[in-house]
Amino acid sequence: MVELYSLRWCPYCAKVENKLESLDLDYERHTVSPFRFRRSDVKAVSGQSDVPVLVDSKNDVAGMAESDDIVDYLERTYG
Ligand SMILES: N[C@@H](CCC(=O)N[C@@H](CS)C(=O)NCC(=O)O)C(=O)O
Repeated sequence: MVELYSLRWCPYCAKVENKLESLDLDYERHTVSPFRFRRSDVKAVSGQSDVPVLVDSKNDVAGMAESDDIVDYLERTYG
C-alpha cells in the first residue's frame, strides 16, 4: 500500500491527498509532528524534513518529496 507522510493544514499535503482520493487509491497516512526537528521518521525515509513524502515500496519509491513530483508520479503510475 502507498504511504504518505503528511501534516494537517498543509496545503501541499492536501494537494497530494486530493490526488490519491481522485485516483481512488488506498493509502496509509502517517501524520507527522508539526515540529520539523521531531520528524525523524520523515528524515529517515526521505533525507529531509518537509512533507508531503510518498513511499511506494511496490515500485521502489523509498521517500519521494516535492508535492508536484508526487502528483506527477501518481498520475503516471496509477492514472
Ligand atoms: N516544495 C515543497 C514544499 C513543502 C512544504 O513547504 N511543506 C511544509 C508543510 S505545509 C513543511 O514541511 N515545512 C517545513 C516545516 O514544517 O518546518 C512541496 O511542494 O512539497
